[in-house]
Formats: sequence, structure tokens, C-alpha cells
Amino acid sequence: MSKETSYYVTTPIYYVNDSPHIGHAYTSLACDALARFMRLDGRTVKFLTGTDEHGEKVAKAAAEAGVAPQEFVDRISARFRALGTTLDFTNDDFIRTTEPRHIESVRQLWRELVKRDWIYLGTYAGWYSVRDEAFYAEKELVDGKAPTGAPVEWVEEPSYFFRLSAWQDRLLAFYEANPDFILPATRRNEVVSFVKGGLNDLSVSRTSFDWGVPVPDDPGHVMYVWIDALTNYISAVGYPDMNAADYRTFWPADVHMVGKDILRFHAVYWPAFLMAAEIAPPKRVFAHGWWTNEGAKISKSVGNIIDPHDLVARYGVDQVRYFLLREVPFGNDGDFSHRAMIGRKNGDLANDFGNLVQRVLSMVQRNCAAAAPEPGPFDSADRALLDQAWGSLPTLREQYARQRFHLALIHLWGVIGAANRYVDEQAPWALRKTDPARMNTVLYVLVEVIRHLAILSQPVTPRGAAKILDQLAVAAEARDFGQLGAAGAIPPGTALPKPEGVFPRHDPDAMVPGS
Ligand code: ME8
Repeated sequence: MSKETSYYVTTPIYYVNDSPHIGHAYTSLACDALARFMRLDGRTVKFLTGTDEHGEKVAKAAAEAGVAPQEFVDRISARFRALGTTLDFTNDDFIRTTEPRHIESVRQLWRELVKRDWIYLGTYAGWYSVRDEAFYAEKELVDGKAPTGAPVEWVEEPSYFFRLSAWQDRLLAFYEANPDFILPATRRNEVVSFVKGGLNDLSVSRTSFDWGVPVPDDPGHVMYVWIDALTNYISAVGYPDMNAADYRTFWPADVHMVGKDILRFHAVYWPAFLMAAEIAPPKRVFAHGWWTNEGAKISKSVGNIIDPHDLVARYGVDQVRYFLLREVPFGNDGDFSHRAMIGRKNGDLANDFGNLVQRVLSMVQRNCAAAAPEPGPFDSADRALLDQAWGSLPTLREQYARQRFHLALIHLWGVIGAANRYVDEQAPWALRKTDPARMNTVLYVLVEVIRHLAILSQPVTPRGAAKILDQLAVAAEARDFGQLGAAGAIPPGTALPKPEGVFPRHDPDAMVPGS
């Protein structure tokens, strides 16, 4: 498999200190949509997610729960896996940092760094935030707290250090040479100015607890949870075996998708660790924005966690997926509100897309003997609509390549809008009596446009798209992007099953289980 046709996308591996919420679902969803898009476009995809199971934060959560750490992480990790089932994620792998394949990998990376003299033994004396699992300099503190608002504690202990200070110029040169390494551009600027401000050597081991990967040849230290966690991205493709088929196919990764909170770890520390070990850095880190809930920060202490399982039970999988990727320009912060969710479900999905499909397929069912009609010659209105549908792929490719999910969806809904206007203008129900041949042409054009819309909407609304394609009698193996345009056109005369509604309106009486 050549690198040009492969695509490797990763989510952060989530801390197992607590159950998954909508923020975790969001990042993984974005990766899922990307992975699905690339597969449909003929690429060999690896979509990786998983859980980050070591470190002080997780150890404390286990102690608070009164459970041994391994038992605790097994339990919470399973909840992150279950999230994937609820949201139809198609990850190809799920990595856990407590797995032997990962422990071996991170220990080897450490040895490579020691071998090249990038790691030395010293003493850390400074501030640490367990919540952020991050070291902070005195000057970074705001009112005695981390800049994130997390409490900090003074830590003084023997520690290994990574010579991060030596990487300032090389990192700046790397960002310069790879302008799309950090997206969106505003985030890139933040990272560049942080690095320009100077880098301190980074403490990469801890001695005050033992829930972590022991440092090779010095088991009194466990690795700092971030060097452990970041390495998951290469563990999952077979590192330290750099001849492993997956490693050769997929590394360097195409996109590490992260929230803006952990950009520094991915865009500064990670490429420095990799380049120091003479491993290629990833091609891109995309840092998306932060969700709030009806205007408030989502947090356990506020008690406003949005449980993705509840959301899906109330609104439907496709609806939640569509809402999250459509509502907020990807990269910006966003606010969740039930009103907005219902607005998208009823407006975009039920009225615009669902009704289009329903009314066209019902007309075909009633007026064309339940089979795809035979079209006559196309006029300019027909061509304009078909061209718009056929021409969507290049636009979508461009948007997906830069993780602009909202723009890809806006484009598709532009086609849906045009198709709805075409139905109104052509009025096929009136043609039934006056010009049945023309009615057949109009309905055929619409059936083909709907086929395109269904194929192209699969990455975001896979269930609805599959239902539409079933109703168009499109075979399971004829649903990829290679079937767009004339290639996969529905042969006139194809029997079509009885249509059923695809995107229902919101039922205000639908209850959330457990509420
Ligand atoms: O940071 N809005 O794990 P984590 C949007 N283990 N995204 C959100 C969010 C919100 N309100 N809340 C969480 C870690 N996220 C480390 C990562 S990777 C090598 C190690 C998402 O469980 C977002 O992607 O704290 C954020 O970056 C991630 O969850 C943090 O997950």
C-alpha cells in the first residue's frame, strides 16, 4: 500500500479518570467522519482511538473509587469503547496504554532518546497540576492557579529531563517549512509565539507514585504520563518495529485530532520527541474548539455533563452526529443547546433532506410503477442540478482535506436546497397529466441527485444515507465515491422498494432514559 493512498487519523487517547462526555464524543466523531470519507474515496484508512490509563490523575481516581488501578482502568476504558458503539464510530483499532504492545514501544522510544543524549537526570522543583497532568512555571500561574484554572501543587523530586530547550529553533523551522502542520491558523500562531518565548527542559519522569511505565534501567521512576500517552500513536502502527507493515503504510500520521487544551503537547513536545529519536513527525495536528452547555463550562462539579448516550437516545445517532459537525465551524468553540439541536434535526434533516427524499420517492412509487423512470433528453435545468450534484466531490475533498466539516455540509445542503427548488419549479405532480415523459425525466434527475446526496452524506449521517441507498436499490458495494456520476447511475426500470421516512421530526415527548 503506498503512502499516497493511505490515511492515518487519530483521536487523543482519553483519560480514564471519568466517563466519556460530549467533548470526547466530538473529537472522535470528527475523526470518524474523516475516516469514513477517506475510505469512501478509495484510501486505506487507519482510524485510531483509545485510552490513556497511567499517571497521577488516574491513580487518584482509582484510589477514590477504592479499586485497584488496573481494575479501575479496565472498567472506564470499556465505557469509551461503548461510546464508539453508540455513535457508530468505525475505528480500526483501540489502544490502551496499559497494553504490552504500548509499554514496549514507549520504553524503546525512551532508550532511543537516552542513546542520543536527549534525556538526563536532574531534580524537578516547581508547580504541577494533577488535573492537567502538566508542569507550570511560576510566571505562568494566574492567582496561584494553572492558566487553565486547575489547582497546582509544589513538587520537588528527582526527575529525568528531556532537552526541550535545544529544540526551539528546530521547531520554529519545522513550523515554517510545514505551514499546515498546525490547523487552524490561529492556533498555529499561538504555538509559534509560545515556542518563540523560549522552551525549558521538560521533566519526563516522576518518582512520587508508581502507576506508570517504569523508566528503563531505573525503575524508581515512572515515565511522565504525556511521553507515555503521545507514544500511543506509533505503538499502534507497530513501533518499535519500523518495518512493520502498518508502520510503513501509515506513519507519519495524516492528522492527530485534538482539542485546543492539549495542542501544546502535540505540536511542541511530540514533534520534538520524535525528531530527537529520528522519527518523522506527524503531518498535521488539528486543534478544535471547546463545547459549552447552554453557555456554561461543562464540568462534573457544575453537574452539567452531557452524556452522549442520552443525547443519542433522545435525538438519534445521525442527528447528533450531524448537529455536532454542522452547528459549529470546525475549530471554533461551540455551545450546545437543545433548541439548536432540535432546530437542526427538524429543519436541515427532516424538512430539507428527509422531505426531499420522501416526496420524490413517493412520486416515483405512485407514478412510475415503483421503478426508476426512463428519462428523456435533459434540458438546461436538469443539467444544472445534475452538474451541481456530480461536481460536489472535488469541493468535499477540499473541505475534508482541511477538516472543514461544516463547509462540506453547507455545500451538500446547497445541493439539497437546489433540488427542493427544482421540485417546486418543475412540479412533476402537474406533469403527470400534461407531459408524463417529462415527469419521468424530472423524477429520474431527482433520483440520481438523491443517490449522490446519499453517497456523499454517508460520512456524517451513515444510517440515514444507508436507508436512502436501500430505497434506491443501490447495492452495498456500489456506495463509494467511485460510483458518483454516470458510473453508478441507477438503470431505468430498477424496481424500488416502498419508501419510508428517513429523518424523522423530533418527538417532544421522547424521554431520556434515566431522567
Ligand atoms: O487530555 N469540548 O485526555 P482527556 C470539546 N489523555 N472537546 C472536549 C471537551 C469539550 N468541552 N472536553 C474534552 C487528555 N474534549 C489526554 C490526551 S493524547 C496523547 C492524551 C476532548 O480525557 C478534546 O479532544 O482530558 C480534548 O482534547 C480531549 O477530550 C481531552 O481528553
